[in-house]
Amino acid sequence: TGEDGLDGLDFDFEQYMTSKAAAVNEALDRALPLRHPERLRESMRYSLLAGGKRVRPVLALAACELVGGDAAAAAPLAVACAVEMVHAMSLVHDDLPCMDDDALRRGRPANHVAFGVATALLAGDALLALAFEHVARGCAGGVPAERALRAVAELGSAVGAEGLAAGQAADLAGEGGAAVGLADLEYIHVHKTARLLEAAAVCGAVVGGGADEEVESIRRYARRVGLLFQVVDDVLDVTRTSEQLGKTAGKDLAAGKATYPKLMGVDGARAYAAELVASAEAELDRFDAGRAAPLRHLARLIAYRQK
Ligand code: GRG
Repeated sequence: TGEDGLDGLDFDFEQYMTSKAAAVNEALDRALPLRHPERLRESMRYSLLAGGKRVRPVLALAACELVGGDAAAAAPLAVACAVEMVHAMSLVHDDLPCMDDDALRRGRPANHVAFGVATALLAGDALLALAFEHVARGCAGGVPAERALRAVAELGSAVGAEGLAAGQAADLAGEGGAAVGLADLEYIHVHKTARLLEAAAVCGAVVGGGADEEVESIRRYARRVGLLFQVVDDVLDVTRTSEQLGKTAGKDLAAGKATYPKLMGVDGARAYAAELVASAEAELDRFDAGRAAPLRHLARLIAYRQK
């Protein structure tokens, strides 16, 4: 295969991603009109609508199509919007002074810098609640109640003390000086990053009508892709830093945080990434090759990205 690892995949992923993201952006805009209370809604819209690659919603829609569902139907689109609402909430809360205390997000002022801490906190809470309301409403009528409930439970477990909140708590404990080993690092990334990607894909497949074994293959695929994202991120952080000799080190490196290269060496981390992309792709083998192309592409794009 070539440099980007995408040889042999005759599929225009960029076009797929762009058109799906456009549909999601329109649906998100409709889901959150600017009306009373305007400042709160403006703050929610600020973090939900501007920027973001929309990886999680596209994953939900692609998983729906993978199992033969119609991604343009109300329920998959609602699930896609809901995972992006949860993601936006997590970024708003992550940047707060009591968490990572970041002033910038996606190249502009963080939500609490633009709107104040109190409004940012409420905007995050309201986005989280809206996500669940949105799944329930979007599924009503179009999806069997049992499937709608499974999607709600999946999303809830991805956000709470088995998901994002657990990952963030473990991450904060590490920053507090507790030793972070490979198992802790994996725990943090599985919960902070992989679980929501997993929920996106699982919810898309569940409302798309996927059989149980299909849904579980998709779950394993998404979890591996989530970990892959972080392993590659850590490797790029090291290679960027050594290429730039003397220039600003990657944020996590500078903060002395545990990373995969630190715990397993750069070559070890690269080998782990290769293992993750191969095992993620293997989960797609049971599906129709054409339908699996978007997810195969997404995994390779994450694995072979250079920045
Ligand atoms: C459960 C109430 C409650 C709060 C959540 C703050 C928090 C607890 C969790 C933090 C979660 C977090 C910030 C994880 C990092 C995930 C990650 C990989 C973000 C970057 O995702 P991209 O690259 O970002 O998809 P864009 O900007 O493209 O959307």
